[in-house]
Amino acid sequence: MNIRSLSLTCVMAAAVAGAFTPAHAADKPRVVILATGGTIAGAGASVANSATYQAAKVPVDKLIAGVPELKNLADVRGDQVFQIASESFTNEHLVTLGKRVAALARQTDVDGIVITHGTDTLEETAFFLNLVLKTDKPVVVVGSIRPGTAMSADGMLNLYNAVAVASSKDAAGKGVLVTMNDEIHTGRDVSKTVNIKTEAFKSPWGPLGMIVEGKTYWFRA
Ligand code: DAS
Repeated sequence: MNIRSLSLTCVMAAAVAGAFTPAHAADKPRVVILATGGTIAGAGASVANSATYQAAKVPVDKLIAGVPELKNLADVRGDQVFQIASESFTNEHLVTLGKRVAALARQTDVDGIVITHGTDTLEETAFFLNLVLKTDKPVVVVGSIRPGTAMSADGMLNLYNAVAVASSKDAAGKGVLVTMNDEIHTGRDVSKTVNIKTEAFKSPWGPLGMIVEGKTYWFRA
């Protein structure tokens, strides 16, 4: 047997023995994205329409497909809970969403939850969920100021950041979080301070941390 066929045999034997792991890497965190609508699911007539567009148009599967890099962070699946602009949120919507998140948080095959949401009442939903949820798993609420069809749309990176936080063990036990504009805020403190700037969300004592290239950095507990 010559060297070439010997080495080929060894490679094949190793592959059969499982020495080469399959293409997909080790198990990743399992993150569920609950979509409710808002600008992050919005669409405008042209790339110049960053402030005039229709909210709550793009379905959750298209949002996920629009950020293929999510699969580098987590095993992601989406669920369209509502498809509304967030100014239309009622108490019934809040209770339905709270029950859905609580049920998911109890599932052993769920490690983190992301909620895509309009920005107008995002803070109220995050505050409400922070009061009622009893889980240490990361729950992250995220929106965008510009629709995905606009130049410099912020929704893709906001969604990527939200999944990064929902996938990170160091986000556990911090209550409901809000990721906007690369910052990580607590649902207890954050509020929307302006309606057309990507840095719209502020907290009185500042953000808890930041996300840079999918990594979380924490400033305070
Ligand atoms: N109408 C706004 C809302 O759905 C759009 C947005 O800011 O997300 O909250």
